[in-house]
Amino acid sequence: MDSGKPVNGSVLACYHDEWKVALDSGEVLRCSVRARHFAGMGSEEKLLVPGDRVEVALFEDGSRVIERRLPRETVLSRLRPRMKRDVEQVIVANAEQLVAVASVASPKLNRRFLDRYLVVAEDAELKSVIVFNKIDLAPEEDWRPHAAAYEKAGYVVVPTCALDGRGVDELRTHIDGTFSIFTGQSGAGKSSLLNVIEPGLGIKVREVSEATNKGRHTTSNVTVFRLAENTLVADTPGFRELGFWRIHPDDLDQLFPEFAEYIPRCKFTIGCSHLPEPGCAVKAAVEAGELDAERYDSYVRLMRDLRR
Ligand SMILES: Nc1nc2c(ncn2[C@@H]2O[C@H](COP(=O)(O)OP(=O)(O)O)[C@@H](O)[C@H]2O)c(=O)[nH]1
Ligand SMILES: [Mg+2]
Ligand SMILES: [Zn+2]
Repeated sequence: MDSGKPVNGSVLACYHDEWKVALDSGEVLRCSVRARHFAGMGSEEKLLVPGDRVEVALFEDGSRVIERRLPRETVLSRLRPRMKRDVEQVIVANAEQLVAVASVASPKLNRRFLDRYLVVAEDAELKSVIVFNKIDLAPEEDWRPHAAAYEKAGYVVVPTCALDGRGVDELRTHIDGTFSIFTGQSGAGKSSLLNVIEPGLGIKVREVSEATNKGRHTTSNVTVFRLAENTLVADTPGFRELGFWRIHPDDLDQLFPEFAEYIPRCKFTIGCSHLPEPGCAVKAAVEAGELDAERYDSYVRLMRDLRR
C-alpha cells in the first residue's frame, strides 16, 4: 500500500477537522489527521496547535495526512477558561519570542495587562519585545516614562504607528529570522501592524474578540503566518483571560527580571515574598525609586491572584 511521501511542516491554523500546514518547502496545504497515530495520548497531547511541527504524508491520490507531531521546543500556555478543573491550553507551540503589543491610547495603556503577558512569556522562557502602538494618538510625554520604565527593566520597547508606518522598520528587525507571537489587548493594533510589516497578508482588523467569537476555529483564533523561510508570526485575539498555568507564587519574583539583583539582598533570602516583610531589598529599591513602582504594583496584584 502507498505509505505516502513524508515531509515536515508547521501548523498555521486549526479548523474543525482540517489543519493548515506550511511545508518546509514553502507550500501551504490543508491536511487531515490520522487519528490512530494520536490515539492513546492524553487528550491535551492529542491536540495540534498553531506552531506545532508535524510530519505530513503526501499520497499519490492527492490526500495529505498529518502522521505525527514532532516534540515541542516551547509552549505558550494559559489556564483554559471556564473549566471545573485546571486544564492547560497551549496557545502556540515552538515560538521563540513574544511581541507584546500595547496601545498608548484607545484602548488606553494597561500596564497590569502588559505585565501579565510578560510574566507568562518569562515563564515560557520566551524573549519579549514590547510595542507601544498608536503613538499618533497621544503626546510623547504621556507614554515615554512608561517606555523608559520597561527599558530600565531590560526590555526592548518599540514605539509604532500602524497608520503612518513609524517604528515598523525597527519592529521588523526584531522579528526577522525568528518565530514571534503577537499578543495584547483586543484593539491594540496587532493585526494592523502585521499587515504593515507584510503587505499582502490582508488580515482583517477589528476582528471579533475572543468573547464574541462564534468559533470558526476549534481551539482559539490563532493563526501563524510564514513571512520568510525562518520568519514566523502568530496573530492572536485579545484574550479576555490569561490565567496562569502552573506558576507557583514562590517563583513569581523570578519572572520580574529586574528584581534579580535585589532578591539576594533581602533579609530573609529564603521565602521573602517581597510584600511587607522587614528588610526586603526589593521593597526598599521601589521606595528609593530604583525599581519601578508600577511594575512592583503588578507584582503585588499578580501575587494576590496566585495565592487565591
Ligand atoms: N490611530 C491609530 N489607529 C490604529 C493604529 N493601529 C491600529 N489602529 C486601529 O485600531 C483598530 C484595531 O486594530 P486591530 O489591528 O484590529 O487590533 P488587534 O485587535 O490588536 O488586532 C483598527 O480600527 C485599526 O485601524 C495606530 O497606530 N494608530
Ligand atoms: Mg487582530
Ligand atoms: Zn524581599
